[in-house]
Amino acid sequence: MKRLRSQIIEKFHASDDVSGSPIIPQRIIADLKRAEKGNAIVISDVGAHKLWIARMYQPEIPNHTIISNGFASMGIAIPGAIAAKLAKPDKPVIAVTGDGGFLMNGVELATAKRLGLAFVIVIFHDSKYGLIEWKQLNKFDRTNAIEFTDPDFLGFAKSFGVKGVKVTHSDELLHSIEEAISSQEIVLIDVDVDYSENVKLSKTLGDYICKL
Ligand SMILES: Cc1ncc(C[n+]2csc(CCOP(=O)(O)OP(=O)(O)O)c2C)c(N)n1
Repeated sequence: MKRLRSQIIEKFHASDDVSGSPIIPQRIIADLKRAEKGNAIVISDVGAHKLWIARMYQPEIPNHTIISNGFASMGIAIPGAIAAKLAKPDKPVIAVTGDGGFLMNGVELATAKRLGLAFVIVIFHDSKYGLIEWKQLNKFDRTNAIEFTDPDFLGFAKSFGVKGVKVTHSDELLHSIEEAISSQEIVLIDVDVDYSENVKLSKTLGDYICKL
C-alpha cells in the first residue's frame, strides 16, 4: 500500500508547475497548497473544482478541508467561509468555488463585511457549469445549456467594499493567494480555469479499467 500511495501522490504532483493561461485545475490546487501551507481551513463549493479538490487536496490537519458532499448543494462556499471564520477567527479561511456556485450566494459578502470577517475567495471561472459539461461530454460527447454570462466579479466585489484580483496566467496565481491570505481582509480572486483537463482525467482513469 505504501508503494501504491507514493505512486498516487507522485501522479497528483505531476502537473504542479504546468504554466499557462487559462490555468489548469491541478496548478490552481498546487498553488493554493503552497500559499496556505496546510494551515488554512479550505471550504469547497460543488462542481468540477470540488472533484479536483476531493481528488488532490491533502489536508494536513483534520477538519481543514471541508467539502459539501451528500446533498452537495452549490452555494455553500461563502456561507461556509463565514461560519468557519466565526468558529475559528485565528485561522486563515479560503472559499473555493465555481462561478455558478458563487453566483448563488455571493451576496453573502454583505454579511461577511458586516461581521468584519477576513477570508479569501478563489473562483474557478469558466462561464459554464463545468461539472455538468464534464458529465455531458463523457456521456454524449457534446454539451447543452451549460453556458452562462458572468458579471464583472471584481466590480461585484467592489460594490460590497471587497477587494478583487483577476488572475489570467499561472505566473500571477501564487503571489495573489499569498498576498490575499496575509491582507486580513476579504479578497476575491477571479481565476480563469482551463477545464479541458476534466475529460482528459476521465480518459486516463477509464484506461485503468481492466477490460477482461
Ligand atoms: C443548488 C444546486 N443546484 C444544482 C446542482 C447540480 N450541480 C452540481 S455541480 C453543478 C455545476 C457547478 O458549476 P460551477 O459552480 O460553475 O462550478 P464548476 O463545475 O464550473 O467548477 C450543478 C448545476 C447542485 N449540486 N446544487
